[in-house]
Amino acid sequence: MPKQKKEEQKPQVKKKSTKKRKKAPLKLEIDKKKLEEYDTILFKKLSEKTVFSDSQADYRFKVCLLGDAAVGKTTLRRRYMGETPESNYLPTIGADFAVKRITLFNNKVTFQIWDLAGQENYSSIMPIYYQGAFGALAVFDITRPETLDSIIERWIYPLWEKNGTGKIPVVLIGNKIDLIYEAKIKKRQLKEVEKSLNNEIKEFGFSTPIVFTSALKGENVNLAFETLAKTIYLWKIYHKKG
Ligand SMILES: Nc1nc2c(ncn2[C@@H]2O[C@H](COP(=O)(O)OP(=O)(O)OP(=O)(O)O)[C@@H](O)[C@H]2O)c(=O)[nH]1
Ligand SMILES: [Mg+2]
Repeated sequence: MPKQKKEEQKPQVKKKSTKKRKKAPLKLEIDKKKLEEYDTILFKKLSEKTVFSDSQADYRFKVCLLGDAAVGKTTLRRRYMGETPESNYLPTIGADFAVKRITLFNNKVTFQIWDLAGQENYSSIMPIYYQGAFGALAVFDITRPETLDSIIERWIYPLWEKNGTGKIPVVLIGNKIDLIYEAKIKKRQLKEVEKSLNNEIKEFGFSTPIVFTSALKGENVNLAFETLAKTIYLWKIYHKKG
């Protein structure tokens, strides 16, 4: 029998794509060093056992979700609560409320989450919800720079004026990170807001990290709330509040 000719194996050459890969306009990364710094300070403070000597304490943190309309507050809340987020935009009317229990350094923490309406026509009633809050996630949309511009003046200052305690911890949330190719905010704008905020909270003894999230995809959502819990905790330790 004639020997069967071995089929020649052609080397597989990957064709170069003619499509130009779009470059991400800016890199938005969570400053992990800053988050680690938080843990270091927290552990140090906890080991001093000055305030939180009770290892089984139970805390209630009322927190608000703030920010302009359609930045993704409700989607963040729904994700965090394990609910399926709506892909359609259904504006919040007034406020929505949710409760979640977490464990933080052996302590039980009950988050009372107030998800507030971002639309202008509700602005006058917002202070009602600020009363008694311990902290907030101040959310902006990375594709709409105006939502970052308004974060301090329109949201954080009124929160501080009307919560009954004064300056309380705020964690900045840059949402819609899945749309990084459509990001319109500028690094400089971000730095300026961060600087102004940290300048305002100098007396806290620590600065606030920014967490970038995709509420739609569920990216970093737990981290955002966990960072807020740690920030409030840290603030309580420093200032013996609550
Ligand atoms: N691509 C993308 N879309 C998102 C994300 N988060 C929310 N959205 C969409 O943005 C729109 C607005 O989201 P909401 O969560 O309702 O916004 P909101 O901040 O609660 O708005 P108000 O209640 O009016 O203040 C919806 O269509 C969401 O599906 C995200 O991370 N990525
Ligand atoms: Mg909403």
